[in-house]
Amino acid sequence: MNEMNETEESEGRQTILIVDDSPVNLQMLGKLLNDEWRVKVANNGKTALNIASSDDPPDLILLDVMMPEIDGYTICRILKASPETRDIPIIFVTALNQADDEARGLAMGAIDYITKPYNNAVVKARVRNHLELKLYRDLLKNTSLMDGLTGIANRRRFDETIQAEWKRAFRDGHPLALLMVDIDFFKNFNDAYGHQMGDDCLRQVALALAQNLKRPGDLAARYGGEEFACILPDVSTQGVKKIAQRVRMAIKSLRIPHEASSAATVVTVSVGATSIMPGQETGWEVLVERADQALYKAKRQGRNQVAF
Ligand code: GH3
Ligand code: MG
Ligand code: MG
Ligand code: MG
Repeated sequence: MNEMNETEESEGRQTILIVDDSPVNLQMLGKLLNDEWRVKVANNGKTALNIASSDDPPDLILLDVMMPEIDGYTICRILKASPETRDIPIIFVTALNQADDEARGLAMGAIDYITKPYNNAVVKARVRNHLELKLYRDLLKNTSLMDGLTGIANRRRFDETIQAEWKRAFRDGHPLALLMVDIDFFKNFNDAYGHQMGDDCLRQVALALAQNLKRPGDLAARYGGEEFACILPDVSTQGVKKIAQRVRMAIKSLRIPHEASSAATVVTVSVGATSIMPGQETGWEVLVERADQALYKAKRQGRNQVAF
């Protein structure tokens, strides 16, 4: 098997993070589970928290309770308190076998509780069930964050992402850029070509937007009716000008006929672009306001153009 295939195969599999201070326990559980799933291990709480909040988070955590420094209950509490890690299911695996202990673990938000010594087949079956539920939850979540007409991110995903990216940009000292993209004379388009063609136009514009954002962290979203927004982490004012022009040109190059437009004979967009270095006293709302004002300016100046 070549490297490419191995990577592809492991990407399709769900990931389990096993957290235990004992190397023997880590090895035993790892050996039991790594034939069916991708397994990561952590022998202390700090490493576990880092892996859980990374860009490649696990789908399930098997968590030991008694560990030096940070114990399992504390790790569970921290993970459940953060929006980014809250949805990762946790199963406690522990020698604490009193009903009280189990009740405490479950009350903290753990999805299951396995006491040692455990039966291998039972552990595997429980892990399998919880991973299957996780798969359905992920599917549901993805659907709820996707725009039904165009298939790109919806407004809800935009709102979640811009807040998270704003925080991250502030923390890392990076700028955050935003494009507001609005189709020119789209009411006329619907009137001239009908709503079916209007919907088809929206799909094509959305696809062109998504295809023209190059970095994995970029997000193209449907902001409202015929208005789209692009979140561009770590893009400067200079950079956002280039991207805005590229996006505008890409949509014009689709050459969707629009004889009822006063800006051109094909579908065009106006783009408001801005980039801000997040500061203590500014919030993400400022980014949206500035991009909105820039979009309004592009419209006022004649449409089919970018403004800042
Ligand atoms: P401007 O250049 O100033 O942006 O003019 P406009 O006509 O594009 O702007 P306006 O806001 O007046 O009209 C937006 C139109 O977009 C009105 C509405 O019928 C249409 N629209 C919004 N959502 C959808 C949709 O999901 N499908 C279709 N076909 N049309 C939509
Ligand atoms: Mg232990
Ligand atoms: Mg419009
Ligand atoms: Mg509009």
